[in-house]
Amino acid sequence: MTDSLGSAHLYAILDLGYIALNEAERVAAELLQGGADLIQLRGKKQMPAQLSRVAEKLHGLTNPAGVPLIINDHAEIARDLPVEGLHLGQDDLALAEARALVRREDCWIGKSTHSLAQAVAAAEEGADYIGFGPLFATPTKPSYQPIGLDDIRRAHELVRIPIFCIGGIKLDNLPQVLAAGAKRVVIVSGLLQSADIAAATRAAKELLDQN
Ligand code: TZP
Repeated sequence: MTDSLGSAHLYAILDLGYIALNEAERVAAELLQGGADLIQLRGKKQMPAQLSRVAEKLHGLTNPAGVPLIINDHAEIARDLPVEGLHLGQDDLALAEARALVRREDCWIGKSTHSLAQAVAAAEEGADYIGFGPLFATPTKPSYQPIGLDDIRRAHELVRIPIFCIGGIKLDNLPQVLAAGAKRVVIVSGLLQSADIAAATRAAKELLDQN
């Protein structure tokens, strides 16, 4: 599990804005079945206790499958449960503060970045990986200005930690994103809103693995 960040190409986010709480385990199972390399639990509207209960259940599925589970925003959940990672936004705790709170060396911390400058800063701050985007406009993060594809290659020259491109990525624009230099991607609605989540995940994974 600990080496798996470097070899991860498809990062799926199970966003409770799209998936009902009582569907979370079924959807996680489909993402696993399709071959997602990492799964994040994101719940912007849920209370920490509720999210923690879902995270615990999901970890019961991801852990035996050897797939890391990452919790969005909530450092306390990453401290209290044996999840493999914590993901922070630009407005969340600083990385050092989050590490001091989580106090688990085996817990990765990733950070969302929205520009080359933020990508470089996150790497210097000690992030284990970054999200880079939104590349395209997306209803999952509606108030963010898309950054397009032009900086992807430069980001990979400047930053040595894994870079997961994110934002508006779907199966049909994934080839374009890869051609622009992306090696790893995060997909949220492009998977969760598919009629067959496992099949969409598998198709994205194949495109990434061929790259
Ligand atoms: N951070 C930058 S864009 C984004 C996040 C969480 C949302 C990506 O969602 P989608 O549905 O894949 O566009």
